[in-house]
Amino acid sequence: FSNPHFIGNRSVITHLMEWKYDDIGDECERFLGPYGYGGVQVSPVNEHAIMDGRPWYERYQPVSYDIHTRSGDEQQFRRMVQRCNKAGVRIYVDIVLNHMTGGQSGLGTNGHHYDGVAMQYPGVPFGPNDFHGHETCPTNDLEIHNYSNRIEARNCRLVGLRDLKQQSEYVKQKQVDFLNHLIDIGVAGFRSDASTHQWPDDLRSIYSRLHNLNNEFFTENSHPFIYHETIYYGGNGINSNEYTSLGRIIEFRFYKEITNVFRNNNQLRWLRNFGTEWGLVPSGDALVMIDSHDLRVGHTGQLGFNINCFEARLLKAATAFMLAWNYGIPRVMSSYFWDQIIRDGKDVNDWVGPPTDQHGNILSVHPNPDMTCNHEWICEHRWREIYNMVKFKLIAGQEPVNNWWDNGDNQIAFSRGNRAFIAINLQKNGNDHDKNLQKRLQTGLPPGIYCDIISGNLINNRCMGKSIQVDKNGLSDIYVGYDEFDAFVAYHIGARV
Ligand code: AAO
Repeated sequence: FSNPHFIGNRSVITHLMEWKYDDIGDECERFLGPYGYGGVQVSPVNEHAIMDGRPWYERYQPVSYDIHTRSGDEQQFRRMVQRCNKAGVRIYVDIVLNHMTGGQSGLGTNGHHYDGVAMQYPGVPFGPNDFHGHETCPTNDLEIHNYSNRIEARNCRLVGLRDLKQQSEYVKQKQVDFLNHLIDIGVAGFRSDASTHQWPDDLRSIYSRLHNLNNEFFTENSHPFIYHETIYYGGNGINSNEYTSLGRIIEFRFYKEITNVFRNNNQLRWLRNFGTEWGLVPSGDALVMIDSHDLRVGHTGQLGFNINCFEARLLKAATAFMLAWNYGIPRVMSSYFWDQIIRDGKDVNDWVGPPTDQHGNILSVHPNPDMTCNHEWICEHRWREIYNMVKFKLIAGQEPVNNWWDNGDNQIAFSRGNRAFIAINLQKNGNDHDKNLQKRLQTGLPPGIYCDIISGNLINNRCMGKSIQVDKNGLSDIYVGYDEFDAFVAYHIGARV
């Protein structure tokens, strides 16, 4: 379950949060395919509760397993999967199997009624016997209080969400049917929401009944790619290694350590051996990110610490390191605009859903000639610094990190074999001379003139941004001013004049 089934050397996933399927299909053909992205994570696709104000998190409150949300219906979903696979881009669906809705009642996005108090979900159907209750959950109010306690975390309710009894054959079968339906349509895999709150053995049993991937798009006997949301930072919480035999885990320590370094709480020079030596799971078990749909609003981690699109320079630099370093499968968050208002360390608009018209329909994405999107959509995955680092990673392939250099503080540089080279400068102390990165360095690159793909593209054999000359020994003068628009430069053999 840990092979993402990327095509060729592609290696990066982007989460197009809340996008409509027709738009994602367009994006696969016009941008993601041509620019070398490997896959898209789509927001939960199944029917969910319609909540007041239409917060983004209503998609995490399932009402049935019908494919029908504001992103589109089953027909639109199928069309997207076809188009993206044909463009060389895989689709991964965010699946919410741990629970159904909170303790309210109402209508779902495909018209089914639900009642969270009575635990009635006729759209599946699920009834009260399909949920954990006092026989299995030890807390008085059936809520999780201690996240480190396995029984509580897995048999009680996560923030009030009705907790499915996945020990039940009936519940398992409904979920197996849903996943097989998605597999047959042609998806490549799943993000498993709230895995920590589900028993590994139940998940194992569900996965053992999954079909092989659709061989219209995948080779025979391919298993779905599954990556687990397990928030583990060490200590006596539920260890994410309980899930590594069930696919990959989202390595939250990656985000936390990198964010900490890029916020200058720890020196960049220490990144030299970043990975398992820092306590992270082996690269082959990890999926990594800088930002996510939760982190951006502080629903996990900490607002002010997490790096989101409102700190673009920092986000780009941290993302560049993620894409240049050879660890895990990186996922790039692509968000929509919301009015961030921070009060007492909390974003009071952390609930705001995707941009819509006055009827509540999600707005379409319309790319501008300069590659950005209509202002409602941030489209981080289309920022030059980010899409060109996706290309960097594609070109670096499996080449090792070589030619590490650091100034003993917050300036670093390294190459990926003799194919690509990056230098990052986050130096904050010292005089201007110390703060600028100005150094003759070994780039590992063959001699020639290279464009810095961060400050501009190579167009008609000319660099639109900065460039360097690499001599016959691989040396070059590298410059990153401390006050430049971007905190890093990057060169690779695909952008040589
Ligand atoms: C909504 C309302 C609730 C209401 C509920 C039911 O907001 O007020 O009670 O409906 O009516 C999303 C939203 C929720 C929303 C939910 C359903 O984020 O606000 O609830 O949809 O609409 C835990 C879980 C993790 C989960 C995360 C948000 O373990 O699985 O909380 N993430 C996923 C999704 C997320 C989604 C759901 C799950 C539910 O990505 O979008 O919720 O489908 C500790 C725990 C973690 C815990 C975090 C965050 O982490 O260990 O397990 O994650 O707290 O609460 C330190 C600690 C570390 C701690 C960390 C972060 O470093 O060491 O342990 O800080 O605080």
